[in-house]
Amino acid sequence: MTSAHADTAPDDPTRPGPVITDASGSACGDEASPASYRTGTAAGSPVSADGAVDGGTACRSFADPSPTAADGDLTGDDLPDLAVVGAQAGLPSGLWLARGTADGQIDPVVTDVGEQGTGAASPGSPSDWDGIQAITGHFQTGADFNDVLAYRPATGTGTILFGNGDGSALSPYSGHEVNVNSLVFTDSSGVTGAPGSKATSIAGGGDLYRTVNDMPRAGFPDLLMVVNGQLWDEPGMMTAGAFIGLDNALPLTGTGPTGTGDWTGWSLTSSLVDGLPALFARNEATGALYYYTPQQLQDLAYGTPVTPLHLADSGYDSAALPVLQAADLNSDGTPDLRTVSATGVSTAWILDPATGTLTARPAQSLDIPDGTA
Ligand SMILES: [Ca+2]
Ligand SMILES: [Ca+2]
Repeated sequence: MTSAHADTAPDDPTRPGPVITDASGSACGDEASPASYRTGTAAGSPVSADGAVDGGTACRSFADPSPTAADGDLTGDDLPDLAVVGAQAGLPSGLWLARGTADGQIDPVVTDVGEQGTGAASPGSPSDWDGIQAITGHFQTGADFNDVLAYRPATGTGTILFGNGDGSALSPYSGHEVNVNSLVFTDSSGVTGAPGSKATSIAGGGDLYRTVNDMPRAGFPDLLMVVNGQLWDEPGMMTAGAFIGLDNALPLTGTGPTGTGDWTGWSLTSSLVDGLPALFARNEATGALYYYTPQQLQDLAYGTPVTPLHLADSGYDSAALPVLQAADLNSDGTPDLRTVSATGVSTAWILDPATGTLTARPAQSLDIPDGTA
């Protein structure tokens, strides 16, 4: 029997590697597949009642041989995908993935990559995702596939589920996830003026902290967070799931979207431009929408007031559009926006920063295949 020794991909990922078999002798891939491999327990490994995975070495194949997935890509094609938490937006419970297409739209047929839960309950179930904010980024290694950070604002707790690179279901079990300390999301010292405050909205912050502090970039994302009505940038450390803690985070809060410095009621979604975040902020009640460039976020880090791009006074409220997700949809280097309505209609909006306008692409209704909900 041949065991998988799959720590490294074939030298030339465009050429077939040798057939690799797992511990049961099943082939991991065939000679026609240029997939890369790494060892680990497989998603289908038996799971005991306590959540441990009885796997041993198994092989998993991944479609994308590139070392670092593009921002927002969960499927290995470097096109940003749409990942929507269910129990909202017309979707059942779960984490629903719609694959991005080359024209900036999506394949509207969604799949539940959260069917095994978040690890918060055992056994896990799709309803673990109810009330979660899910963001993507290179949280496990600073590179490689995009992972998913599942944050529960109600409790101030989070878990990072490691990405598979191929859009398959995420495993919440040992070896495939890491919990994030609640002090990452919670004010324990009064730094925000209200000890015990928990982050109400989070977004990926890329290498913002390291950049403004003239430190070498590491690829482990910062977190941008609204806590007690203030905007904070908390740097990622060099270990999966480790952040410096909110008490040592960097305030970006000098000027809020409307110039007051008050971020209460605003929610965040970001996309990276050359490793630095660009940020959309929307007022959940009024539906006002603003955009901050990476340079403006750096200015805020230095305490310099900025005037974000004003995109709308209304229309993007959370009741009508529960999901906003930033991504560069037309590959011009400027983040755009996807929205999902309360009835599951996805719209791609292309941002023209020169005119401050968002132009909608044709709307698409998310389609849940029979038998998956
Ligand atoms: Ca993709
Ligand atoms: Ca764009």
